[in-house]
Amino acid sequence: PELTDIPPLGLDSTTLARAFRHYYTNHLGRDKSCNLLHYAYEALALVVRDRLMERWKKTRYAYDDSDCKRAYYLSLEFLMGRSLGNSILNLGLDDEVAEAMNRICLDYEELADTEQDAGLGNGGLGRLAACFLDSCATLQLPVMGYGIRYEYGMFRQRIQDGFQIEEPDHWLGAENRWEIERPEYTQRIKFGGRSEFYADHDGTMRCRWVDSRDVLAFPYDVPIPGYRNGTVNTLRLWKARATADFDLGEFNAGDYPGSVAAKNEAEKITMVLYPNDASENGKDLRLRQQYFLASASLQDILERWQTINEGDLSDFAEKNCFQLNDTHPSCAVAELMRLLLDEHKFGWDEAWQVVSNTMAYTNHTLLPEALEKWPVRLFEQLLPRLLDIIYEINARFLKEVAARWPGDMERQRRMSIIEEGPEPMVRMAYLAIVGSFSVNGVAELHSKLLQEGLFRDFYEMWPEKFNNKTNGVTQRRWLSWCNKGLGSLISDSIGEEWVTDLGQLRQLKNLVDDQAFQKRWQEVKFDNKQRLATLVEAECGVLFNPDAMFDVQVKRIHEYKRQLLNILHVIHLYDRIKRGEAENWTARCVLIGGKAAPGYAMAKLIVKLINNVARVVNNDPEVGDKLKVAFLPNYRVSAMEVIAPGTDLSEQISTAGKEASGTGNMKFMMNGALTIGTLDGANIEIREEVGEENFFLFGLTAAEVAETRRHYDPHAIIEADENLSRVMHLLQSGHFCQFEAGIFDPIIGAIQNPFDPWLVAADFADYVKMHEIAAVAYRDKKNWTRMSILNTAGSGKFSTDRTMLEYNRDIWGLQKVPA
Ligand code: DL6
Repeated sequence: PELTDIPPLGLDSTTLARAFRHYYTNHLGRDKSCNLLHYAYEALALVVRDRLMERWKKTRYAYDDSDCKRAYYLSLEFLMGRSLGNSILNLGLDDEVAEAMNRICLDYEELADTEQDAGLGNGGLGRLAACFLDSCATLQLPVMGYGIRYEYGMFRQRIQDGFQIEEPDHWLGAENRWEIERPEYTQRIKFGGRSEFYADHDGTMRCRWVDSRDVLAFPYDVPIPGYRNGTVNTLRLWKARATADFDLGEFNAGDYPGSVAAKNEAEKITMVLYPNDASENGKDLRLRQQYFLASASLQDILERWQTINEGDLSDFAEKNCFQLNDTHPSCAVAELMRLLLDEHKFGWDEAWQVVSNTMAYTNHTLLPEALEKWPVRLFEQLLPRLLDIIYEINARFLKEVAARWPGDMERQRRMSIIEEGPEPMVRMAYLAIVGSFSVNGVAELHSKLLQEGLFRDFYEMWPEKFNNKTNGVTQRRWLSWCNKGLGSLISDSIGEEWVTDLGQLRQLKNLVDDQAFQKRWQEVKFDNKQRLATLVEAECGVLFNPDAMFDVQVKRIHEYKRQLLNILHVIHLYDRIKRGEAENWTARCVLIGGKAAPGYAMAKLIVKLINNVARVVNNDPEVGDKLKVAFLPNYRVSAMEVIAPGTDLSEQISTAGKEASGTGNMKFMMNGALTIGTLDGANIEIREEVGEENFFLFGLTAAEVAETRRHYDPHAIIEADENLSRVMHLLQSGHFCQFEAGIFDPIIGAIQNPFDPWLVAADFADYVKMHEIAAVAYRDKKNWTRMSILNTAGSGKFSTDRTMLEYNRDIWGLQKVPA
């Protein structure tokens, strides 16, 4: 037998309990006096991890043996959240683990609750990557994730006097049970230095990157279990380490402090996740991170390929595909060229064939300010060899443009990968488009707007490259695991197939008018609302009454997402109560949560406003239970697992044309919340699926937004709208900042600004009207329940299983490989 051949581990509760005791006592060294739940969590994690290991190994062998085509998801972010509960669910061990823990008088869900979130992402883009991996493993697609093992993930948010305070998230503080180090796959990454050209032995001019300061990329593998199918895929995360010889060189020269500093410099690369979701701030460390990920991953993939194929790279392009998650890893286009040209001695055309047949790029934003550009100067310093290659790619590309549109210099200037100007820049999105055979947006509207706007020139040149892949979420985490009550009710009613075929939820439509089913639906929702109320009380100190409508907006704080519009509506409700206009009132609990980028002053001020309004509203005895407002600090994946099941009304209120897709909207819908929203991102498809009568639509369309901005007069709108005038008056009078005079003036100014790109005032009246309709609808319990059931029933499209099947059908072309 080979070294790693061991008999399969038992899955029954007796064996699990025995294994648990072993880890708890022998491995972790605990005894009966230890009452810290954390160690019980650790012991259970080790038990579960053992069961993943054997499946993981078999999956790797199955992929290697089958010589299958593979896809690689390159992403600077993977927002994994917690792993224990998800692993138990996917292994199909929930009942056995629950029973095993029961015997030891432990509640496994309570243990699962002590796990720290792995927060290696900002928001939607990183969480999407995590859902993609779950679906690929479930579909048994040979897809591997590559990312960075940040020492510090997304910052923790605390609220002090209403202000956001950021604290470091040292999530690796304790041991991480969900990773295995793989020193055998360490890679070497170059920075700095210069290009040196030389003639090869056959006279061909070649280049090598010399005098570089190298850093090691040290890999950690994270298991990604599929749903009850024996497959465990891999997410490989890179940590930066100083090279031994680098240190030694400095040390021999007698510069001990210098050598330690150099080590720190190297390891800084993977120290922290940049906390900006929609704009990057040109920091050289960020470019280092991006290149570090791209280079380490590509070298690793080429090395594995060569090991399996005895060094033969000839059909590499047919068997490999790279999906670039936004422009963040788009250095990969130039880096793969470099590796093929300089290391593997390909000719340019041959190398370009490989690159342009293996790279595929997904865009996740329409905000022009979020399109990454790096100063050419920075590339010169950090990645000189890559810059040579980018120049050459650009020169050849512009020749094609010139051939297609002769004499159109303006078009060449627009489309150039290098933006000219006082500070020339490398346009990373253009590099990604030029180097890829597929370019996709993440919802129908978004993909259309990319083609018509941001990437129009490229669409004209290569319409066949462009496609849409509407986002999704994994129903395993976002329904089965986080909403066990609803999951069981659904399975009792229509069977369990929906867990791997979400379209099956449509069968629920047959039950919408079944009274017994409706009643059970309401009971589940009530329990979930109680659970959410407990979280809100614990984390915000605000009491939510589960009989009230739970109206929720959780996502990154950004002006385009318009948390401001939400809080203006809250002020309006407060004003109505104070005016005595609260007849036929629907009691409402408004929950808002999300992190603002630390450098984004306006977003942070909006957080402050929400908190100040909450303080006034919640402490006013006249308001009482009619209206409660809470800001949930430190919004994160595990919080959403409680929030989505307990929500009645989901706020998806971005300015139309600005939200690429949204995925929170899908989680809410799946869990039976109704949406109040604009025609933006995936909201449009959600509304199509659920039917317009089950969706509270308001606001300008993307086309109307563009039109309105040309002659926008917020003053006139405010003046003409008594409700909005009163809200503005309350804001201006300092009602919400009695001891902080003038603090909200920038917000008032933004609402009144004729150049307000988010058109808050323009959509206010329609938003208020639609909220009133939703409030009336909520009072009709029966009909609301009906609409809630129909939302879940209509959510089948929004599974990442569907999304991944589409990526695979149109872009990757992989075969399913059972482990
Ligand atoms: O595609 C995932 C997610 C979308 O659902 C959101 O609408 C979009 O805002 C988000 N995009 C980003 C962009 N960051 N960058 N660059 O996070 O992607």
